[in-house]
Amino acid sequence: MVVDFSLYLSETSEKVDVELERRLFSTEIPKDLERAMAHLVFPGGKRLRPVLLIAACEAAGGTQGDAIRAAAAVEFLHTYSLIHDDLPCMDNDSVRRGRPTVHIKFGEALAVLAGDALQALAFETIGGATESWAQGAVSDLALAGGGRNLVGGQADDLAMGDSDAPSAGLAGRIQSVHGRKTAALFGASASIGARCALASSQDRTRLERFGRHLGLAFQIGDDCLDRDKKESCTILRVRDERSARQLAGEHLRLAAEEITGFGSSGEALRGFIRFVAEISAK
Ligand code: GRG
Repeated sequence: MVVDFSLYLSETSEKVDVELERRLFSTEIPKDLERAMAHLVFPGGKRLRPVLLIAACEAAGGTQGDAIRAAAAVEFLHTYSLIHDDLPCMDNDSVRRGRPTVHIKFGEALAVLAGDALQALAFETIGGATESWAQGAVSDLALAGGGRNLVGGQADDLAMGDSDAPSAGLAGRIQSVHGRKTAALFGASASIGARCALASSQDRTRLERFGRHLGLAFQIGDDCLDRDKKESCTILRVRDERSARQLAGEHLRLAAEEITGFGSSGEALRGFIRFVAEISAK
């Protein structure tokens, strides 16, 4: 059975949104801070990471309900990183998800605090689970979100100049930043989904690798879509578009290989591959 992926994505996102709403709003959060936190969470973006987490859980034999809480946590963490990434001291962007960025709308101080609070909320959400998977999931999320991955990748991205000529060294540095900023959280999402289904460590490793390859292909597709922006950390500095697309295709092939053993329960994951392939072809 081939899954209609856009339907799967929209229906599953709706469930994620309900969970995000349930966990974000609290009478104990000052209203101005809460509004700044909610601004980028709703109506939100594509919800790829939480839906990937849920799809990985289903591939490993779990249900959407098993994964929904962890899915919300991953989206909170991702959204915090976008808020901080847009700040004047980082990328200084004024539009995100089609709306004014959080610092444009609420000021810089509240944007920093909204990001901080969303990151903590991510860990409160996932760490508050009483199931046996909670500890491993906290560890996956912390590893993907910390200095060894997301934050470290961001630091190296900021430090990257735009004058270096194309070289194998530059290609390696760009790939390393993409691996840490994008692929690590995709990999962690798939790994956490597997944990929610109490998957074997072999299946979890496969799903994590699936998520990483998918994330790398997604980042290459994103670089191609942003071809007209002046970015210092883009694959297009070291490859032309044709060769970048070939590399994305290779990552998608490797992703598909990781999930051959999952049979029909892996159909939504195969939908992810088709979805990212379409982005990379634009
Ligand atoms: C500031 C700690 C810190 C980290 C910043 C996530 C990040 C690291 C930067 C965001 C900018 C960027 C282009 C990152 C690469 C990952 C990526 C393509 C993010 C956008 O992901 P989408 O397209 O976004 O899934 P939506 O809005 O759909 O959720």
